[in-house]
Amino acid sequence: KGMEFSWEDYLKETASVPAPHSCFRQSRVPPSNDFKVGMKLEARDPRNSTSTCIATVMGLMGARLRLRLDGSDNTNDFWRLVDSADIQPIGTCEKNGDMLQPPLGFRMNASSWPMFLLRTLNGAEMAPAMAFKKEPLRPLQNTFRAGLKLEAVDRKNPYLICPATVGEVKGEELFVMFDGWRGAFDYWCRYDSRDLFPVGWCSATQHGLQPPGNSLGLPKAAPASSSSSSVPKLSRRSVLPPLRLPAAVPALPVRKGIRGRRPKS
Ligand code: MLY
Repeated sequence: KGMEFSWEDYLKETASVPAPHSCFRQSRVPPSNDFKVGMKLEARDPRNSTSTCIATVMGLMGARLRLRLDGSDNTNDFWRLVDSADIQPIGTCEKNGDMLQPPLGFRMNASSWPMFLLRTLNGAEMAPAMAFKKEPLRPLQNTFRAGLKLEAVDRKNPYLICPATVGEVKGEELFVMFDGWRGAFDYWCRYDSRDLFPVGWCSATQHGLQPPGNSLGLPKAAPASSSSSSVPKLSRRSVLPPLRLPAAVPALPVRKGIRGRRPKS
């Protein structure tokens, strides 16, 4: 204890400000997670968004569920908030006159799907309707501003939620930059993405929050003329925890318009 990442200290050290709650498509009071591991539900197939499949809750973290589509392999698990419109109680699909579909990459012959469906649902524990919370409305417009801080899902490691900074805003989109990771994990997304959370969300929902990386976010290929001693290279140990950056070194120089992906660290 006392060695964990502290937003309060970090905001002071970086002289930065959190994006206000009104920027986010997240409920003001985070929803409770009333699911249990093993429960089944209906979920939109993330790889084929027109089909509704059966999913099993494989894990819980804060207000999120780790889901696996029944009949799929164990390498395509995905995460959804308990108030995501992508999930619903079993029976919803049929009630709407639709049919449950096998997941993309169903591991058996398509002809065995009807029997597989019967078997997977037989005796299964179904998530109760009360566990599904109403998805919050989207804010009317994109009110993010470059430089504001937030918590965001690392889309390359979606079980992680990490401190991030708005790098740029363009129409309905924003560029999410992960603090201390030199751009390798940054992405553009819509302002109403469910992967973005206000500062304090993880703490409020008991979800782990990754500390910032140790990179100062310097451009990868620095001009040969720039003195290597002008910016001290900090070891992870010297930076974390708690994070202490030299006051003169900006933690995150704003890199405009970086869209290209760099190799994963
Ligand atoms: N370096 C690890 C995990 C990186 C996580 C980065 N996030 C926190 C922005 C990897 O190689 O995937």
